[in-house]
Amino acid sequence: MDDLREKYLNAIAGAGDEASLEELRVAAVGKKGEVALQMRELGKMSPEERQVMGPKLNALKDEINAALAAKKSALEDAALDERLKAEWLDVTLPPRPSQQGTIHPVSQVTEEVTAILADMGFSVAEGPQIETDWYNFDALNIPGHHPARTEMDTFYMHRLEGDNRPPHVLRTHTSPVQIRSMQKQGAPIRVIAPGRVYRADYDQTHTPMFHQVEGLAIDKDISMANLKWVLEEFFSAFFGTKVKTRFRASHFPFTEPSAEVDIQCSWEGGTVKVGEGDGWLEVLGSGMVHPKVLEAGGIDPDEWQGFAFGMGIDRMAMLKYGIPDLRAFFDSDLRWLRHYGFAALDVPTLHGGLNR
Ligand code: 2NL
Repeated sequence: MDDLREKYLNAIAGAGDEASLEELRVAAVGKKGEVALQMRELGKMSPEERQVMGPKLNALKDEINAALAAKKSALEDAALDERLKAEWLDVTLPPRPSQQGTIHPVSQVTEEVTAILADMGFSVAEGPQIETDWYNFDALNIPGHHPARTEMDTFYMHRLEGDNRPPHVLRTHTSPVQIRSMQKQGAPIRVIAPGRVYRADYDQTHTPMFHQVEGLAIDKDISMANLKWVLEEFFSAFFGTKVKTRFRASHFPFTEPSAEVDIQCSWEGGTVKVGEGDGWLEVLGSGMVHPKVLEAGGIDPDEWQGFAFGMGIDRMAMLKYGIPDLRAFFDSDLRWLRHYGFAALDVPTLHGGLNR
């Protein structure tokens, strides 16, 4: 028995891995192992002998099992030590430098305009950029012969011969979104529609894609006076200083009466400053929604009335952030974006201050 003990305890101590440890376990204390073999011999012994040898064999079995368990855990610890050495990682290393993107001025101003108007009770609506000509023109009381409908100003979707679907266009304003809102929600309604619009125009002051926000407020007794308050409140919040507005009579097919809106500004040293001086800058079109447009939106013009306005977001971004060239907006020039863009975690907000 001492030989057996010495043989297996030595072998276990010298085992190099878990597989050889398992082989030793089977050979020593397995069902047909050497200890079991010795146990079988007990039957041939006298009761006195058996009383001595039985416990000794059991003790040997326990001893070998304990040695196996201790060695197994030692091997596991060693394997883990190896891995920790091999897979060592310096978590104190600085990260690789990565290029930070910026928030485009158009995105920033869209957020600002939306925040100010949402704070006044307007909800925000979005819609498709490809529209039927009904939503883009007819619903807005723009007649079939109107110059805005010609191929010169509007991007028409190419149509194959035999296509009987109504003509589709890239929306030339976000008004269709408001028509859809009226149809869905009915009156009363207060909604704004910011987004991309398209016109076939490209020069110093026009890009074929640009951004617009339109506003619409319909109720029983809404007037131009409410429009003037909303706009003056809006411009003052946006530019961070009291801004006077000037309404000039104008004409749009979708409003009656219509007004173009100028904001107060000064021109000194070639730069425009909003909210001071005695100059004026045209920034907006507006008016009382035409009865036919209310009808197209499914709203009874004998019961409801309200104002609408539309303004260019890109233009507002140029004015507020002193950006001189419109066309650079859409060049994707990284140097321009770094200069005029906003750090993602440091943008002007309504709650943190729109002008700082
Ligand atoms: C401009 C002119 C304007 C509107 C847009 C509008 C929308 C509906 C009904 C009536 Cl659903 N009107 N929008 C009204 C007046 C002017 O934009 O020159 N924008 C820069």
